[in-house]
Amino acid sequence: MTARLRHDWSRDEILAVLDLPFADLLQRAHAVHREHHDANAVQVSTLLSIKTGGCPEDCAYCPQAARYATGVKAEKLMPLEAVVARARQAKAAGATRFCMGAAWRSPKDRDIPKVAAMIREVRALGMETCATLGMLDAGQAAALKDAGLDYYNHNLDTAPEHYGEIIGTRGFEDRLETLGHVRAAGMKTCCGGIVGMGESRAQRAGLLQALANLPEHPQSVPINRLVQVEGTPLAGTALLDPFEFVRTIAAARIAMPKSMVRLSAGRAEMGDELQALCFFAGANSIFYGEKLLTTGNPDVLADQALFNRLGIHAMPIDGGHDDTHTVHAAIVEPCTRHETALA
Ligand code: SAM
Ligand code: DTB
Ligand code: SF4
Repeated sequence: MTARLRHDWSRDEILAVLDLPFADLLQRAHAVHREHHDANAVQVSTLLSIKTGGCPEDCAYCPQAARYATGVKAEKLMPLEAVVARARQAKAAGATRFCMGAAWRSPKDRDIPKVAAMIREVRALGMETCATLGMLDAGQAAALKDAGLDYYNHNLDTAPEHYGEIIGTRGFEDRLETLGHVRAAGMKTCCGGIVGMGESRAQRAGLLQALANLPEHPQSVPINRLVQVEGTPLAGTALLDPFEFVRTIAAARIAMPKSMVRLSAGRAEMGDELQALCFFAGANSIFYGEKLLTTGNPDVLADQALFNRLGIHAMPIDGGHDDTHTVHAAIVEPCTRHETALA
């Protein structure tokens, strides 16, 4: 039976899913996963911070907020050539999507042509493009779409009623508004959240409910496990039970059956076994490359080895915009690893 895509999830229904006995939850999530996806294929994105630090926002989790002493130095927007060189490296290592992140509350209009040039050049390499630049207005979203931007990442981050405890400089509604502009411009949305910020299970259900009840399920749903950075208000938060993280992935898979669910920040602190459980529960995308934006990510060789041990292959670009793009075998064939690792 093909599941209907639902946008009317109640909080209690999602909570009931999260509450299932672990084996029942995993079995159900895995069945949904197999119905809609190749259970052995994982989509691979590489992140680059094109504008690091000095952010005016107060997100309690974020090492790039200027107001927290985290040791992250504020930098200017990277030059075009440097960004393209990093995208080329990412492609050579096997990534199919390149995601450019900027520590902005929102881009200035004068920034848009500069980012648009990056998008054009990265796309010309035959990669999918994603950007995460903060809040956008309708015109900015249209300009990014014009440049060829495939995805815009803008996370809801946490349940609506928890949002104010984590971020004071903007509201949950602002996030919804930007997502509306992104959809109206015809781009795909990448939208998820962070768990392990001291929220309750009911609040994790609330985040998933808000994501699943968006007018369209985000095509990509990053589930981040909080990376605790010294100097941020959330450093020292009680660690989330790893099984609770797997439950969140499984419930995301059940609530948004066709979306790509990304096992996102926090992988460097996870063992291979926990990641394997997440893939079984329905995660089918990762950030690949030794850095996220400012914090660490597993070594590319470790990821290639993990994929090989689990029999996972890198997913080709879906309905690709460039037929000449072939996914490098980096993550598929162990014998090519030495040629493909990022320097
Ligand atoms: N400034 C833009 C914004 O906030 O929308 C884009 C970049 S921001 C760093 C992108 C996302 O990274 C945030 O929404 C959050 O979900 C995630 N993130 C930031 N710091 C994190 C951390 N310490 N652990 C996990 N995820 C984090
Ligand atoms: C997302 O959901 N996670 C990524 C990406 N979208 C931009 C960012 C994770 C950042 C982790 C902290 C850092 O490296 O600064
Ligand atoms: Fe700024 Fe984005 Fe970090 Fe918030 S999450 S402080 S908006 S870079």
